[in-house]
Amino acid sequence: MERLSTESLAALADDVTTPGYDRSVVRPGILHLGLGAFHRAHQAVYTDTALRLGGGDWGIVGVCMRGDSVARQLRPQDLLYSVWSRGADEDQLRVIGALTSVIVAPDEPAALNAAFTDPGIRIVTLTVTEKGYCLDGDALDTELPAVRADLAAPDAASTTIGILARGLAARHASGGAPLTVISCDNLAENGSRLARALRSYAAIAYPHLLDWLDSSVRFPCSMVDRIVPAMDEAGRERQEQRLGLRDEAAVATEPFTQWIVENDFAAGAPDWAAAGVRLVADIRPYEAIKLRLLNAAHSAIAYTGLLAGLETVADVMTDIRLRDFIERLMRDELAPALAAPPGFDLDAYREQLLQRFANPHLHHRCAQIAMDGTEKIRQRWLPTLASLPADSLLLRALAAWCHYVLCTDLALEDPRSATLLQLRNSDAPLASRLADLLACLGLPAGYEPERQALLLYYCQSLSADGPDALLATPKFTHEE
Ligand code: CS2
Repeated sequence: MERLSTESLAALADDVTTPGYDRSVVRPGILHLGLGAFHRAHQAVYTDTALRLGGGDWGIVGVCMRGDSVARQLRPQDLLYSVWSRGADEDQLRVIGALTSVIVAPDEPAALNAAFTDPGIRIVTLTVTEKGYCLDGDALDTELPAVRADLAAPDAASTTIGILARGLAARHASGGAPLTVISCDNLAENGSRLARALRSYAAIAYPHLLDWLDSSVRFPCSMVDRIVPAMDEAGRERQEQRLGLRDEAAVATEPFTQWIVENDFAAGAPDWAAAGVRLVADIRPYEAIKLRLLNAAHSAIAYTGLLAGLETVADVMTDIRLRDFIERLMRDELAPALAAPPGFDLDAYREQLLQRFANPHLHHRCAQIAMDGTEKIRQRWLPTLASLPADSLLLRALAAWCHYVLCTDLALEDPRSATLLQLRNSDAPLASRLADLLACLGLPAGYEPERQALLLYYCQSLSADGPDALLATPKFTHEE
């Protein structure tokens, strides 16, 4: 099948939306770090809409932070790719033209440096996942080997914080044009955390940068939302049939999309508001709702689903008992712990989430969401857990994660996987392995004995009865 490209665009069926603006005149204005499927289905789509509606020099320079696979997919296609959004009553295919160039960070440091120093670049956005921020709680984890290596040789930095700091130092040295840096990852107060991490790093590696960071660089927080499953070959083939062209960089997603950004820009922005972005003064209530309801439920679906041998989120939603567990978790524990901003209908949002999770067109694998649990659980579960009585449904979800890590041989991907695997394979009693595992979530040693006892009880019950153990009324009573 012919490949998607500028030339082959004309061959597309009428129901496929194409960029509709002259890409050849768009100059870059945004540098994006982390050119994965999520960016391509989210921020790049908003920018594409803004370009279509109002023009402007807001093309995106997309940076592959590690390997070159996405660059190899996009370059032969003139950096075009398609986004297929499907739901109960929508089936839309759209080709996005917002990318103006692609850089592979490890291979092309000079190009990356040139992008950072280009005054035409006025915004840097990031989607590097939670672990990309190298945080320990709120602060930069200067004990991480990768951070230590970067601090010892900042010119050869490989972490996101190190690469960003090096780029900002170069920009400062070449005139210091103001810049807005927007984190688009699922972290509470993502902009503030990023700014803090960067300042800690710069204080050691580039101390002369600190005043300029304060005066000329803004770090608005942002809340991003769109479910974008990882693409596989079967998905690419489905998309090829629908598109009528081969698209190696194809992205499949849901119709729902949301982006809320704090209105705090150093040097302008595309007309994102016209494209549907909400600009607000305070992001916190929105991000709490998203992280502690959508993402919290997602993680619970992922671990219980994996333990039940189910493959996708939609599969879990068709399992009556697990769906009931997730619904109760959301309705009785996650939602009541949240404060909705005025005019926000939390019940409607929760109902809509259930429909989004059940979308049969999204092949969203539990294993994808299960990744990086030690990072995600801190953000998604721990704040709510602290406000709940000891034996909660959320504690049982946590037990599902503990069981998955300690008592199964299911694949494990996590920034702390060396420690997790050591705990999985250790001969120590389950209770002590559990206590060590909780420390990986940043919980203090001796974390609430009653909860630990319950977690142990549920882990053992999961071994005996499978996921049904989470649904049953507990037989366990804690002895005072
Ligand atoms: C998911 C998120 O993989 C995960 O951890 O919970 O990527 C989720 O799909 C998005 O945040 C939805 O906006």
